[in-house]
Amino acid sequence: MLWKLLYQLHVYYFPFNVFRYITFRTIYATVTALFISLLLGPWLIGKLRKYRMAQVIREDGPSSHFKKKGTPTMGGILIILSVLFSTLLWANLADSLVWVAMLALLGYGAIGFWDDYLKVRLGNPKGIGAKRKFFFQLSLALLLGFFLYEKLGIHSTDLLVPFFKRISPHLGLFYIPFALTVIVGSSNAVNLTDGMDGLAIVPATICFATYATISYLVGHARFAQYLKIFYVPGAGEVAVFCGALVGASLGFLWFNSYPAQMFMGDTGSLALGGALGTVALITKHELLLAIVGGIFVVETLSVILQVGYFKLTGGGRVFRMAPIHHHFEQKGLPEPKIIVRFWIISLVFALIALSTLKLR
Ligand code: 57M
Repeated sequence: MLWKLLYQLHVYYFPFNVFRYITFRTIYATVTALFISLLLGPWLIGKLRKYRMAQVIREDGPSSHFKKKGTPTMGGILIILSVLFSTLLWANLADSLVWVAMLALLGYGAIGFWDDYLKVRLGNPKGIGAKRKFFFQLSLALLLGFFLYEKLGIHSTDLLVPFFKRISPHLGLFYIPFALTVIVGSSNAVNLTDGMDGLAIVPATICFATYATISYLVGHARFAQYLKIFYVPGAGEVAVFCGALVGASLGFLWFNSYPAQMFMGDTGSLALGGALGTVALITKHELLLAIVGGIFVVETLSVILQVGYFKLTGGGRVFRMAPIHHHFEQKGLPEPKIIVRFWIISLVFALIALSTLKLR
């Protein structure tokens, strides 16, 4: 919105012409979201404490977490507010894909907020309940999937396969269940990962920085042609949204780094995961998300393996505790060391993913 007002001034003062460029607006969406989250952080922590939005710690969890009892949670509110304000300020709001991305962030954030509120405020450990939570996640994903089926143009249901430029299967109506899997899977994968201070927020930041780059390339006809990836008109503006997410996530990290002053809650983890899955669909780089978000995939697979093996063997365990970050914790590694090593691995995954844009 702001860009439209300022860009029009370029007829009087040419340097305002810079506001038309997505790269410029993505950078300032990042900076704006970062400053808003840094500014609002202490205020929100105070409010979460005042309304006793304090984390309940499970008894069966790692003993090192018991000292975290009472940490304010639902800090995802900070991320969502910063992203929405910054995106509304810097993105071209005539672009419907930006609204789809914001709907995913807000919709999944609302599901997470509802769950957190019941768990934390009303002391109901089940929250809204796994089945009901899954139903609402699926319903929102269905709405997003149908919209993208309509909006993504001629390639909307074609699937880009990393490394293989000649393979792009046409999913047709199977695109809808595929889209559901990407969005709901991503939302729950980030949720599972968010079990240590800063463990989920930095890989999410790295993912959104990666998808900001991909959005820009996919939304640029010449770059898309050169890289032999699908051109999606309007996807470039989603880079501004991704930039806002990077800034807001870094601002949240300021308060969530070890020892955390607040947790994001399901409010944040479901919102980030839902937005990430939706951005992967908008940019037509869904399968690449498995590489970009490799940490989230590893965390989820560790749970599937643990639960599956437990059921298969009647009590056996693959890991000391799942998700895998707890396994290293049970082995005696200090939390900060596990967290930073997961950040490094997450960065390597993102670099490998970006390299596939050329390896086709
Ligand atoms: C999401 N939530 C954290 C915080 C955060 C099937 C099973 C694998 C499910 C899984 C589970 O319950 N996942 C829920 C993970 C929780 O964090 C809160 O939840 C929000 C994210 N959704 O924002 O509000 C705890 O994580 C710690 N934490 C931090 N710093 C942070 O910045 O230290 C979170 C954020 C917080 C805090 O202690 O309370 C969580 O871990 O629950 N279950 C598990 O992950 C449990 N694993 C388990 O049961 N493994 C079993 C089977 C089922 C696989 C096994 O290995 O046999 C572990 N988590 C807990 N206790 N709390 C271990 C047991």
